[in-house]
Amino acid sequence: MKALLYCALLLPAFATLSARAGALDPRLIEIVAAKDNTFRVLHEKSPVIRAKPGELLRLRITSERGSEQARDGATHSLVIRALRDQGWDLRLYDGTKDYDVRVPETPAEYLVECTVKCGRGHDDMRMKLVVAR
Ligand SMILES: [Cu+2]
Repeated sequence: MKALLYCALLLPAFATLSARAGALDPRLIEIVAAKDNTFRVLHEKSPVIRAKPGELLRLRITSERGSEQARDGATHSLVIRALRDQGWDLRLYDGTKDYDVRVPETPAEYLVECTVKCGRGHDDMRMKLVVAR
């Protein structure tokens, strides 16, 4: 009986804790800025990041050098022009790095671009951020 009582008391506490962790922990999205100058998103057929309004994301981006790179050594970038002042302005260098970004509150489709002249295909090196409830 005592054990049952503990369970009844503890379970809601755990549920509250894990719900809170879910709200605080960023959700991982794995992206490759590939050497053929395309974006790829793990588990997606086309390059798209799907997210909820206001969600915190951890973008784990692997960047591979294409045929050209910038003077500062950047091999690609991941930029949403409309959200540049909100952290969506990432200069990418060879290798893998994590970037935490906040999704805007407004449901919309945002264009993600590479702004580093990375070689053939650069002008089409794009992706979408789809924010929907
Ligand atoms: Cu590029």
